[in-house]
Amino acid sequence: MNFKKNLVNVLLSLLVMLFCFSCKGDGDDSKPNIIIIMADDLGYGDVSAYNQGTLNTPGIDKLAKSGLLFTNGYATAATCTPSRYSLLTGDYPWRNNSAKILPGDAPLLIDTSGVTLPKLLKSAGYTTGVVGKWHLGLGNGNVDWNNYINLNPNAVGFDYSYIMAATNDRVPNVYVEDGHVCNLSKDDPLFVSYKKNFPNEPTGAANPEKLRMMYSEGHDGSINNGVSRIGFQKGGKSAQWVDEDMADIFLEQSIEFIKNNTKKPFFLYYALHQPHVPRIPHSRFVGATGMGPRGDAIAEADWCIGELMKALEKEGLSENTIVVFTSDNGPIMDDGYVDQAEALKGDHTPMGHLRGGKYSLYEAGTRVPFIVKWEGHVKPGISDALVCQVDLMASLAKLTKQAVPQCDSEDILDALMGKTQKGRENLIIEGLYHRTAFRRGKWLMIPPYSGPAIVPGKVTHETGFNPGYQLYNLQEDEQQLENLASLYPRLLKQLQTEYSRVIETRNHR
Ligand code: NG6
Ligand code: CA
Repeated sequence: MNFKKNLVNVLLSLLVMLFCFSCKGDGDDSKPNIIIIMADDLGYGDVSAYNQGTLNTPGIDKLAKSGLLFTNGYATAATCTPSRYSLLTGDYPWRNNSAKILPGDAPLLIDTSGVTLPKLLKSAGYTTGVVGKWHLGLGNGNVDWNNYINLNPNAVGFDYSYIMAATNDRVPNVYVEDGHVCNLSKDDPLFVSYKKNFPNEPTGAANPEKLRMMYSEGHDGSINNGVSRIGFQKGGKSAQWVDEDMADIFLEQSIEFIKNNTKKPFFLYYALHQPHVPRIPHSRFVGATGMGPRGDAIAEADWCIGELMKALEKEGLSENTIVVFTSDNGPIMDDGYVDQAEALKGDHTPMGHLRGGKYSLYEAGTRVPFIVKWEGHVKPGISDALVCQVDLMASLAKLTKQAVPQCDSEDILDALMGKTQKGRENLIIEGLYHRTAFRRGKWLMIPPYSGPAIVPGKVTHETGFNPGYQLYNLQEDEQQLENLASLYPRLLKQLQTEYSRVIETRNHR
């Protein structure tokens, strides 16, 4: 009798254990939710977890505290479109000639028949969404903004998309949800051109008196919300965004997406628009940093990240979600508007200790904040492993047990999870004009390039171009002050050979 009772008890406990395990099935370790938060033009030194000093980013620092902070985390390119192209396709951007900074009426850049990060996760059972800055083209190059745009992010693997077409300084200044311009009125259709203005429409060039933020270079086209942009647009007034509300809108859409997908694994690509120009944060953040619009826009972005994390927590998803935080390229002060970014930054160093900045082949162009958090799985700390955004595709494929086609993305899951300090062996980074440099281990080689040493119009920004070879030891000389090319001719030759091999063959694993 007693034996029978015991047996029943044992069986009951087994059942309870089994039930608990299957509950954990919801939090299946090979299918955690995945959120990639991508800032726009946020520098290596703009995050206080990387660069303690004058600008505080408590929201991002909290991520860093409970996650792994990478000191050698890279975007593939020093500008937006190419680096985002890599993130989503797993390929280097210079393999595609069209992967350059796109206008707002450019056709969809990503091949709809190819494999993409969201497609891959979809096949692993994920619901996928993108909210925020897109900048990878829409439609076929001849978009009618008043109708459904079928070549939108959903055509490359996103179940849901709520985006701005290009950048906050380019027309059209509207949100596009699943291929439809939001809040567009039939009585006031929207027209867009990058060739010429529409008759009688004010522009920054013709009507500077209508501007509340002056442009410094380019950006003298159509005016919306008191700020002139690149390109021309007419009509669609009810759909035009108000810059001050953009952060709240993207945050709300992101939280909504999370709330709608608590039962199944989801992938959210949350593409913040800050601190790209024009920097116009909500009034709640004006004056928050004493550094003017650029600092305040970063404070706003940091708050958004904190709020997103709170929302995850509220849904009970903090532990079952991988969060990757990074930036699409390095920082810049004046990128076309007079907003006193340089004058007001005080002692803050957006590039950290690195040389260059946005557009540059030097480190600050592509080396960006890169944090991975997955509670209970990724041990908090610091990693020096060489990791790149292009690798998220193969690494997340490994995690979710999906096959990856031939591409430049490498499976560095163990490095991202903090299980090893060994990331990629080498990496090609891209600066202006599709020009590239090669990193292998601690060495960084920039081939000879003619052309401007300074980014046109950007007084303090070096392109990294030089008529001779450049070779830097990034372990001993992170600031890239000493060109060692002439000291190590044999090493230089080796690096040239390896660089050519990577260019010629994808996936030389
Ligand atoms: C440049 C713009 C700059 C910015 C950049 C794209 C001018 C003078 N400069 O051409 O303001 O929009 O393109 O930035 O127009 S990115 O982060 O999206 O790559
Ligand atoms: Ca950018």
